[in-house]
Formats: sequence, C-alpha cells, structure tokens
Amino acid sequence: MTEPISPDQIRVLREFAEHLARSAGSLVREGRPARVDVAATKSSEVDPVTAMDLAAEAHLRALIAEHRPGDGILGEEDGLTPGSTGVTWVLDPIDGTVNYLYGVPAYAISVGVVVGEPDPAHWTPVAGAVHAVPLDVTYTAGRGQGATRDGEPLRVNPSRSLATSLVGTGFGYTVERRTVQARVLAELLPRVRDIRRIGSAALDLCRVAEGSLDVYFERGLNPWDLAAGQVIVREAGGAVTGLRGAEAGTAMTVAGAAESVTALTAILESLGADRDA
Ligand code: LIP
Repeated sequence: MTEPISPDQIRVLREFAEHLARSAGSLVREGRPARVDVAATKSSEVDPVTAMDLAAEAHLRALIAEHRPGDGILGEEDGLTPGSTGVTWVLDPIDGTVNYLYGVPAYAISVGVVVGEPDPAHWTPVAGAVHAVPLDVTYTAGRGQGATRDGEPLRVNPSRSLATSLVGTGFGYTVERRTVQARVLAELLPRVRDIRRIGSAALDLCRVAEGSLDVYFERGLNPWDLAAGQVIVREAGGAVTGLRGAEAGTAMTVAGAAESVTALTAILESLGADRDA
C-alpha cells in the first residue's frame, strides 16, 4: 500500500484484528489441556513453544488468507509471508507463553496491523488488537481512532514522579541479558513506587493504556510483542519510544505518559539499559 490509508480502511483493519484476536483467544482458552507440554524451545531452554502457540498462529494465518488474500503476515512462530497489498499482519499467537505453560492467568493473542515495507524499521503501525485470554477481554486501537477495552475508551495515567510510579518490565531468556537487566532493576527499584513483571509485553502495554501501570520498559521485545500494543498506548494518549531518540523496538521500549517516559528514559540511558554488557 503506497497511497495514504483512509480512516475507513483503518476501521476495517481494526475490526478484523479484533475478530482475529478473539477467535484465536477462544481456540486457546477452550483448547488448553490439563497439562501443557513444551513442543520446542527457541533462544534458550527456558524460551518455550507449545503446540497451542503453533495451532493459534495457524488459525490466524488461515483466517487472514481467507478474508484478506494478498496481505502479508509476520508471525512469531512461522516468520514472514510477504504480501502484495502493502498491509502486513504482525502476530504473537500466545504472548506470555511461559504463563500459559504454567497456568498463570496472564497471556494474550496480539494482532498488529502495519502498512508499508514488512520491516519494523520502515513500517507504519495503524491498528491492533490484544485479547487477554484468561479474562476474555479485548483491547483494540486504530490510528487516529482511539483505544478501547471491550469498547470502553482508554486513557493512560497522567504523568507523575517516578518515585510514585508503578513500573512494568520484563526480562530476556539468556543469562547474559538477564545479568544486565538485574543490575538495571537493582538501580531502579529504590527510585520507583514498585515494579510489576507480568510476563506478557502486549498485556504490559495494554495496562499502561488503561492506567493499571504508570510506565513500562523492556529490552528485547520482538516486533510481534510490540506491534499491536504500541498503537493501543499511543491512541490512549501515551508515548512509546526507544532510548537516545530511537524508535521503540528490540533495543528498548519505554511506554507511558510523555513526561513519565522522558524521566524513565533518562535513567535507563544513564544505566546503559539498552546494552548487554
Ligand atoms: C514474552 C514477552 C515478555 C517477555 C518474555 C517473553 P513470549 O513473549 O511478552 O514481555 O518479558 O520474556 O519474551 O515469548 O511469551 O511471546
């Protein structure tokens, strides 16, 4: 898609993203076995993939192929299927897989919609939906069209001092990265109200949008963790950035009210939080 995308097109994409997220959410909720087994691991032995991750992504891909032929797909499990329309669906079939594995009720289906090249450095996020599976709650947003949770408008909390802020974060799967993240956390913890590690970036971003977190940061997010949630935060009046003037992405993602993001970003930069050594 090279011509500017219209508000009507954004509305249609948002509505289908919601349908996709809810449909895959029903599959995951109703199909969860009593005992979930690891089908494979990825970046480390504690970075699991379950049969349901694979089944949920296959389900999403089949619906997109049926209803949006020609659109591209970038999924956590099966990678990039280039399209011809300029629209790409960015899928995390279960965000919070470790929580799903252990039965911790904090995992989500994340469906982001981007236009332009299927490259996070060049694409434009325009819509997204995050379905919190155990709660059966769905967050959605469209660029210029606001953000909602089950249809109710969302707004980030007003900026407040970091010392009174509830801060969300997450950690990587390798020893090297976790060693640096532990150092950063130790420096940050005395300077904030408290920390929450929910275990799903998509849900962390939705909690910022709804005000149940003041600000969130994490190093190591993949495009599918971020694609939907960043639209939801921005449409709820928040900022989503990286460090040192960069866009949000794998190096670092910081989300919240603008002044809170600025204050946290300054500390993270001083701590070298966007480096692994
Ligand atoms: C998860 C992220 C989370 C991060 C976890 C994991 P996954 O994604 O959403 O923020 O801290 O380590 O990467 O792997 O469950 O799709």
